[in-house]
Amino acid sequence: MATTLALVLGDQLSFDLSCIGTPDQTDILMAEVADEAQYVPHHPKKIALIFSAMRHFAQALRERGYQVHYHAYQSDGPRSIVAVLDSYRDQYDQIQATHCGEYRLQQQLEQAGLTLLPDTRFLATLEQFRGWADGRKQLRMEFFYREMRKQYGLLMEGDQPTGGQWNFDADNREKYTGDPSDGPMRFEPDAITQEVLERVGQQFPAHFGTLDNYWFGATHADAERAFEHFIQTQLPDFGRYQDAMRQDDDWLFHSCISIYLNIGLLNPLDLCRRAEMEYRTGRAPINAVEGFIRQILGWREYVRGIYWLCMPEYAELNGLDAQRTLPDFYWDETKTEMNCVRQAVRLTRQEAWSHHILRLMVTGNLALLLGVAPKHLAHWYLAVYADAFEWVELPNVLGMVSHADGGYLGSKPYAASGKYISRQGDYCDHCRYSPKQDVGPKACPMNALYWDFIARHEDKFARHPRMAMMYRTWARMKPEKREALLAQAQQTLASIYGEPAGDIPVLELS
Ligand code: DLZ
Ligand code: SF4
Repeated sequence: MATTLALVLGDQLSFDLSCIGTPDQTDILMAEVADEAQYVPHHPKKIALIFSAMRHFAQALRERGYQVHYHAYQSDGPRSIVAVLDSYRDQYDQIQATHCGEYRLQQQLEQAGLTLLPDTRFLATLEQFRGWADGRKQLRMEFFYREMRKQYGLLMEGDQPTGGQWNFDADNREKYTGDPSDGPMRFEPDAITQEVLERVGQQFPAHFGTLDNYWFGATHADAERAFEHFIQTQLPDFGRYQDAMRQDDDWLFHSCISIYLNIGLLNPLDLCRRAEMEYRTGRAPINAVEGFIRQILGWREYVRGIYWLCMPEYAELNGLDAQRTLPDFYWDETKTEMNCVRQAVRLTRQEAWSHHILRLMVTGNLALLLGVAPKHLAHWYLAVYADAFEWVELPNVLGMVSHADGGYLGSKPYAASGKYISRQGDYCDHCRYSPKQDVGPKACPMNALYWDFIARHEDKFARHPRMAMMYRTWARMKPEKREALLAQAQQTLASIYGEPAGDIPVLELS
């Protein structure tokens, strides 16, 4: 009879999870609970992915000889994970778990007296990251990434990077004009997933997002097939079209595997090695493979390190003092005529996923320009994306999108006008606004908002070497032009927030 109970959370579905011992030592506890599903209103497809993958994982553990206590969702059942595990305390000598992906839950588990073991599924330990960060003025991802490349010997020739460069990003900005891509591998829901879909449909009707056309896989084998599909059909073009956008192609050459990787169905090092093999055997170019590996070995590990280094103060940062609420159209795309935003929100509502450039340069950029409070934005990203867990979502929102951390992650804000969006894709061809116009009824709202952003943060960024050129352009404009742009921005703000557009109070989030 096992004396230890191991709690396995919905994003910890890995056989090599540190808290899972052998079947004779450890029993397993898994629970679908209201608090986890509702502390932000998660997209129904995200909840279905997690519940379905949890149920499949429980079955796989049973097949390996474990006793699994599985609590399926009940609206009148225990609300929290701690409440569920309390009912097992008298049956086990010890209850343990693996360090979880969010400060909130980690605190709860610590307070509940659980033994918490390190999450060894990541490629850099938290101690290693702390050691790397210690004493540095700036925590540049690029330098961390180079150390990781050396440590794991990925894309290395001795101590030199393969291809003579660490980073091929400059080759990864092409617009895509070919036929629509195949997109990710889609899976037919099996009986377990169908039952989950029915339950989730009944229980969370008010959450943003649809369950229609559900295609996510649910097992390790599904995730591996989805990754292999990416390797075969998308990886060679992944690099050069990494920042492209297309009206008739929601997927382009993105893998969508973060939805599996972030719940533990894939192993990050295996993915990097498999991608490297494609380069070594001449089936994928270096810019695609290096770009892919950088996302996983570099960026993903780095944001996790930042999150645990800086929490809990991190969640409070608001370096640009952004105070506005999130516009309604982030929850309903029919409420905006900005086509790029409409498409990004539509895709998010349909799939609980959108590719990174829509997240960063459309929904993220607009929120930055409008001055949306980072907390509101973080709440949205965490709720709507199937791959969003706080360790990865928060540094992306605070550091990359909102510049709320004062440039810890991104050295300059990722602010852009409609001209950037028009350069990277064809959304503007289908929009009632024109990216070429700055003022007037047809002007792209992003253009004036961009200059309004530049003007209102002059103190902060005018001397920033990578923004100085924009400030020189702003200074050279005729005063009438500057006034017209600022007035246009006020008009857009008023149309979104009502009059006056100035001080919109930040709503308290529940
Ligand atoms: C996101 C999520 C959801 C929707 N539901 C559950 C659940 O019912 N049970 C569970 O163990 N985990 C769930 N999760 C994932 C947790 O919220 C996640 O472990 C923490 O946010 C830490 O990353
Ligand atoms: Fe977006 Fe402006 Fe282009 Fe319309 S014109 S799609 S709002 S960037």
